Amino acid sequence: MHNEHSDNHFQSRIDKGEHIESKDYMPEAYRKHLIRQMSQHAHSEVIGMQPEGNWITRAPSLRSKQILLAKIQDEGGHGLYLYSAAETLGISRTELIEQLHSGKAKYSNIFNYPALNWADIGAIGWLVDGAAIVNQVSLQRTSYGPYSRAMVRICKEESFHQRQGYEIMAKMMKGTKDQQAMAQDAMNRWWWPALMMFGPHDTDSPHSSDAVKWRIKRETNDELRQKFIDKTIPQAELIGLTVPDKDVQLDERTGHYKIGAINWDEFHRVIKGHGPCNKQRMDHHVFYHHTGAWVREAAEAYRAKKAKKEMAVA
Ligand code: BYC
Repeated sequence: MHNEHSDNHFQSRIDKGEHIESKDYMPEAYRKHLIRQMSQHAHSEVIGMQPEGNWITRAPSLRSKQILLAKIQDEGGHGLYLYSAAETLGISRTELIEQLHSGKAKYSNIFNYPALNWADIGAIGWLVDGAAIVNQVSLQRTSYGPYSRAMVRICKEESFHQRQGYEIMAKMMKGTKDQQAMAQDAMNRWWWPALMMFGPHDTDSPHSSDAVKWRIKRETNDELRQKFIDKTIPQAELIGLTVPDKDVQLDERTGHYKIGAINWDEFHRVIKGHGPCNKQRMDHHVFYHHTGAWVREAAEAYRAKKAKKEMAVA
């Protein structure tokens, strides 16, 4: 069913702050918008396991290894919640993965940078998960019920992730000169890409006006970026790290930090597939997707066998 009356009713439900559920009427464009965003979000969680997974065997203590393992496992789980939530919109997991492999679906710019040393694991937890939380706290109030509920669970786990990263950075900043230099170097490399995670400026964001109208986005890209900046700069200063931006400045009047220009050419290059690790990330995903095919086949065979047994009993 599609007519003006249904679209008006849908918009009035959104305006009243109601959740839209999978069986409710929704305009096709709303459904497509959500599939795009939620699948990209899911892919980001799963691809995001790669730069960190690289450091599990090299974590400097048993404690840090256990914490990192738990964090990466959470990320796999977040991917699963999000794929399942996206499936309620009438698309299969197989199609979603095909879109990732064909390059039709994106994943976050941030995971196309390498994690070169242990300080990078600190910077990822602190800055990358820190940026992700700011975005996801806001998405808890998104209009699509299954997405909103997935966000509530994800946010609980994400705050532990951010603290894991900050703890690593704080510890290194209390260490030797070399450790301090490593932490600063990681901050220098991750700061700008983390700011890009919020997407282009509002004026250059083609999906924002629909997203705001449909309350998929409850705050804009620039509003969320500013929240992250205001929260993170004092955390950096507290442990002696310097923000790699000569133009950064606190505006006493508004209480907000002003920052220098973001390199949007770099952002566009990376999301078009030309970042330092795009090829490596995709090759890895494709390889293990094919290598793991037998697990999916076995699960399917088990399901069919069980269904046959149940039929025989009935
Ligand atoms: N990276 O109109 P716009 C995590 C694309 S992972 C790549 O503003 P929108 C974690 C955008 O897709 C957390 N592409 O778009 C995991 C669009 O292109 P398409 C990931 C980006 O959707 C492991 C075009 O640019 N979080 O937490 O209104 C370890 C125009 O942009 C990016 C989410 O995914 C980007 N950063 O707003 C550690 C949050 N930004 O699709 C941590 C959910 C923009 O037309 N997503 N693009 O080809 C969102 O909130 C929104 O989709 C965005 C972008 C704010 C990201």
